[in-house]
Amino acid sequence: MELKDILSQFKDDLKKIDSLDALELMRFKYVGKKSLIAEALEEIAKLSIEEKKALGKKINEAKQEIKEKINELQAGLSGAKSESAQDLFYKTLPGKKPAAGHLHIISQAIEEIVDIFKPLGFTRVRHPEIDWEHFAFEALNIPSTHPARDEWETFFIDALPDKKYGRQVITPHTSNGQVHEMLRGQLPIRMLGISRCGRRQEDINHLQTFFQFEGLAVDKGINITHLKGTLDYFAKNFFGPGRETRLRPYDFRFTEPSFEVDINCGLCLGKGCKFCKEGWVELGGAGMVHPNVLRAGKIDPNIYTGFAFGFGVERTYMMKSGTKIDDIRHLLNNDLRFLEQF
Ligand code: FA5
Repeated sequence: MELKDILSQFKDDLKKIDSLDALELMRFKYVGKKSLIAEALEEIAKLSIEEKKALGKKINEAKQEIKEKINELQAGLSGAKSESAQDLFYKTLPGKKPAAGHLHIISQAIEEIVDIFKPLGFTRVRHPEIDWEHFAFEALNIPSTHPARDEWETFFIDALPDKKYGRQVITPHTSNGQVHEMLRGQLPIRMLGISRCGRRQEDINHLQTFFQFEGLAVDKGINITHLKGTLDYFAKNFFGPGRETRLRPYDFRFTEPSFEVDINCGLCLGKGCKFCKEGWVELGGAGMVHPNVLRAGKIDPNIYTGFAFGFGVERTYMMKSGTKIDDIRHLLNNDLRFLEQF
């Protein structure tokens, strides 16, 4: 290659250099042992002495010039300049971290609830969120004509009903899982069913879509003290020592006796406020499994007894000390200003 072509190529290559490694390769290419300049010097061996002298001098001057340019650029690249200029090539500065997300508070609450019940032997299970009327009501001792059905403000699915199981529903409570679990035929049962539920309700205390967690224990000799002990254990572990629970007699069709479980409000600690009105907030229902429900699950009520409870995940979380959420709908609004606080 002629000297002028070598120099013009060198100029072009120089513009593309963006790292010390690339610069080193260029040094080999132009001034190393087997470089273009070395080849040019070999070429002149064939020329006359006069020509050799003249061209040799030019080639050596060009070599010197190339070396100087390379050294100059090297100084610039290797830190004689600012840290950021150097970093452009070495990429040593830490990169910008992408914003880290976290689990939604409802998922956090579910994880915490599962962890609390695990040591008692309750295993998390899931049952259909779209289910047959049979499991949501009939099997739970609520026949189609019974007025107690109204309380569940149910969404019905617009689909053909099944002859045996009736219509399909967005299950209004996780109690539909009780008979599903019993029909698996494995006793004893320690189930923690957590699923989405739907009801035709919406205000500061009610969502159309919410989660419930349902505990069910079936075994020989289960009695009401096991239920009370389990609820107290949960309240102590989830809410902390400052919170109290109370049981109020109630009339669920699928438990006998039945209770509503209340906890003193986490916002006003029992004084009464906009959220709770009278100081207590309902967490959910509980009771001893009704013999008819055991029968629907093919379990003999003369041998086995059980307790069950069903709480709303969102309400339970809102009652936790320190969360101070005064409208349940905030939980589903997906407003980052709200969600990032938890
Ligand atoms: C039931 O759903 C019964 N299945 C609970 C039960 C299970 C009783 C096992 C006995 C044995 P209730 O309708 O009260 O009960 O609802 C239970 C809890 O779910 C409520 O206390 C509340 O915490 C939550 N909940 C109910 N409806 C809504 C709603 N629309 N939005 C948010 N949470 C709700």
